[in-house]
Parts: sequence; structure tokens; C-alpha cells
Amino acid sequence: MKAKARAHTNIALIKYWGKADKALKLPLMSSISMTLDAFYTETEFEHDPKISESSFYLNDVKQSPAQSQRVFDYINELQKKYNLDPNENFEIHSYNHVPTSAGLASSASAFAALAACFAKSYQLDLDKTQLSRLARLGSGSATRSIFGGFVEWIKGDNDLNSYAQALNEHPDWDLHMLAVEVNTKQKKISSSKGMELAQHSNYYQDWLKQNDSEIQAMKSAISNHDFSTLGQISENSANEMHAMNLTANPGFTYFEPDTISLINLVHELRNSGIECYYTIDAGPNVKILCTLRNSKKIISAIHNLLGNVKIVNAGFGPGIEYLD
Ligand code: 2P0
Repeated sequence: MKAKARAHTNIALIKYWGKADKALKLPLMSSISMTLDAFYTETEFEHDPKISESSFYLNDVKQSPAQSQRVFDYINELQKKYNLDPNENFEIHSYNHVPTSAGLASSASAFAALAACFAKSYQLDLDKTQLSRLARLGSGSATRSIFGGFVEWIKGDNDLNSYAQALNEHPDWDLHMLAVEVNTKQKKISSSKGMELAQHSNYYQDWLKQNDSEIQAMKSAISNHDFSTLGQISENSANEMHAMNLTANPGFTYFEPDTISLINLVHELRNSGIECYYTIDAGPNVKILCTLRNSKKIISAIHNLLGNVKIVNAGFGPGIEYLD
């Protein structure tokens, strides 16, 4: 049996940056994200007793055993969870329309798509809440990529109650995110490692205490279409996450010189009346929240500053989709 699914990536406006349970990927905080139309993964999963050896292809390239390990472990975990034959081999073909491991959350769309086609190929008949819990076992941020638009991942405290829900799947809102590629090289500190280190910051526990109020404020901003508040909370959450990294022991940062230049540019643009806000994930790339109306001016200001960098202008993306 085989099945094919497409999942879009998401960018957290309120960040997930720490695990309460590593195996189940239960987060220490709730998070809120925006699913993007421009970045996605399409994956086909086939299981069949006739397949002689399991394999994983990424963009048509067969991955080595080491490169396939995380995906194979994930499939084996799901087979066990649903009492499926663990000796049945499978073949996975994944096409990533996201720069891999560059802070653009490729694991979010990758594991959301994989969870969905796995479930469909075994006819598990899961609803979206269950799918989101399944995606979480692959990668935390994948929990949110089951839904489109604005999404909340409710942190919960066990496997059953930690899942995502749509806040507004089809926002009638001219909100865009400009993803500026500062550097698409593989990052030096993985998200999992970064989250672990950040928890050693003296400020970490105080940061966690603010999570509830940040989530409530963001939900109000979303339901009120209040771009200024949404942008300020997003920028604060990113700054808080990166402050945890800088103040960890040992401290570290994902920022590169161009990351700082873009932060300063956003401040300058805002001071000149062009409203925009930044957010930054586990990498040097910067995403700028703005209205479509202002995006042309912002893109030309970025090119003036950094030359010919790649900028992708993304709007709201949909939730999980089955193909074929
Ligand atoms: C997020 N990030 O909320 C945060 C903000 C990056 C910065 O979730 O270990 O690949 O698989 O749960 O989801 C990226 O980390 O980490 C991430 P795992 P994941 O989007």
C-alpha cells in the first residue's frame, strides 16, 4: 500500500525552544505559528512485503544509512505504536521545497508529510489532532504543520494532550513573511542541542513563566487582526529565545553579521514608517513580517543592504493535503 501527502512548513511566532520529554517531544511551552505557502515537502510512503530493503530518497537521491537513521527510527516507532509488522520493509520518496537545515524548518514539513502518508498507507483513519500528535514524535515543529494559517501547539504534559489546533486556517489578512536567506549551510548546532543548552540560561525559568500570557496576547492579536501587537510579540519571542542561547553555559548564537544587519534594517524601516517585524529561528536567516503592500519597498531595502540575497515572499499556507 502506498500514499502521498504534502505538508507546508511553519514559522513560529511564539517559539518552542525546550523539551519536557525528549522521546515524546513534549515541549516546555506552548507555541503559535504561521503556516507558509512557499515552502513544503511532498512525500510518498510505500510498504510492501515484496520490498527487499527499506530505503529513503530525498529529492531523488538515495540517502545513506546514517542519513536515513532518524526517518527509519521514526517509522519503526510508529509501526510499534500501531502493532504493525516491524519486519515489513518500506520505501520513502521525499521532495523538499525548503532549504534543508538552514533555520527554515524543513523537519516541520518533512515529518508532517511523513506522518500523514504513513497513516494513510496503513489505513489508520486518524483525525488531524491524532496526526498532529504523530507528527510530533518525528519533530516538535511538525506538530503544527498539520494545520494551515495560524496554529497553536498546546504544550500538554503527555502524549495524548500535546497537539496542535488551528486558530484560523484561512485568515482574511494581508500578512506576509519575507524569508531572507543569509546562509543555507547546515547549521552547526542542531535545534535539539540548542534547546538543551538554552535551558542552562539563568533566565530560562523566568522566560517559561511568561508563556501563558504571551500565548493569550498573541491569540487576541490574531482575532483582532492587530498587526502591530502580533509583530511586537513575535519579535519579542524570537529575541527571548536567542537571548537564552547567548546566556546559556556555554553561550552560543545562530546569528551571523548579516543577521544583525537585517535586525537593524527592520528597526530603521519601522522608524521611517514602514511597519515590519523580524523573527529568527535556529539559524542565521531572518524572516520579516509585513503587509503585501509594503513588501516591495522592504525587498528593495534588503537588496540595497546585502546585494543579491535570495528572498522568498510567503503568504499563508494550507494544512496537510493528500495527493493522488
Ligand atoms: C519552533 N524551532 O517553534 C522552534 C523555534 C526552531 C526555533 O522547533 O528536536 O526541528 O525535532 O523537536 O522542531 C526547530 O526544532 O526540533 C524548532 P525537534 P525542531 O519552530
